[in-house]
Amino acid sequence: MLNRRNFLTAAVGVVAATGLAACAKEDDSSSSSDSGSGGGKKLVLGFSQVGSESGWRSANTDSVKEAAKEAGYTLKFSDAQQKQENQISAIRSYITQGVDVIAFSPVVVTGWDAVLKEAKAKKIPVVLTDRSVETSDESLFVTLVGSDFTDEGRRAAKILEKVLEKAGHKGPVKIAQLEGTTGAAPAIERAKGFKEVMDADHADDWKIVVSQTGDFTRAGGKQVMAAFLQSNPDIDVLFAHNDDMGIGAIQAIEAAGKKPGKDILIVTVDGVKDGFIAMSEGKINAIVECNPLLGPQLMEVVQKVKDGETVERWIKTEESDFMQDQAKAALPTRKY
Ligand code: GYE
Repeated sequence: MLNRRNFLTAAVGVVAATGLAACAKEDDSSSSSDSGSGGGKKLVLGFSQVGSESGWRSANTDSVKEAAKEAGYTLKFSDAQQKQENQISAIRSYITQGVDVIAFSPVVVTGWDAVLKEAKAKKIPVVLTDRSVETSDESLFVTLVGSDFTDEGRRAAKILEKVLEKAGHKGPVKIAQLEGTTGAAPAIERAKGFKEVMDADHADDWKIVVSQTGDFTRAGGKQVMAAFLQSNPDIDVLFAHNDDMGIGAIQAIEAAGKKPGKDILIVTVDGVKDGFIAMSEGKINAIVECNPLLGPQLMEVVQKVKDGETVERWIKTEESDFMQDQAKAALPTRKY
């Protein structure tokens, strides 16, 4: 079932999730469309986005906005700039405004119960999108529309096997890991899935020698990779939890006089256009796709929830994996 929510690492404890963020900055831009269903009252959807940290996120935001317009909903959209207190205050404001449905992509997994209980008390259904939460009360959200991040981690390890074979790499494999935002579902679960395969099949030859968060940003990836190269100049492989951190890391690798994709083999997650460009230039060796175009599916679910229909607990996204030799052919048809 929803195994994404069934584990927690100590790391998530560092996130101070209090629900008391009275001073949170809310960037609430209300957008509505005149097209759509016509006639009756438009469905009002309050959406709290994580931020604009990556190419994935921009594509996701565009998809949500377009799909809401297409569906003829009134969308109240806010960008939390990767801060939980901003998301909590946006959700509170949607509750006060009495929107029909709240959807949000939680920046971290813990610390949502208080605000979700407030929504429940006002009978406003909550749909999670992209990322999941950890909660003791399953009734606090209706469903999750998003990817299986643990599986993405497993797929990354599996595709790394192919990358190593193709590169003719023999012997021990020293791996550097650039983690996503600390406490975020995709960071926890991609690391978990990767380690699962590593422990099961490569306990003797693979080792994660350094692992740190780059917060899913290019700047973070560049800075942390530069530090990795200082402490561990003999890294063989980089596993980055998203393309943007991988692209930042490529800059650090080049600045250190090494060849990304050759001296250091690189596997990333997402599959955004810039990731595919780096892959077609030979700098990324493989990408595990994570589809951000969740808007249409989300709007469908929101309508069903509003209409009181039953929906599945987890509506998963379908995805593929890409090796470098597929990059050039796939690039023109990439939609994000
Ligand atoms: O992989 C990363 C973004 O939650 C799946 O968040 C999303 C992740 C995505 O910042 O690029």
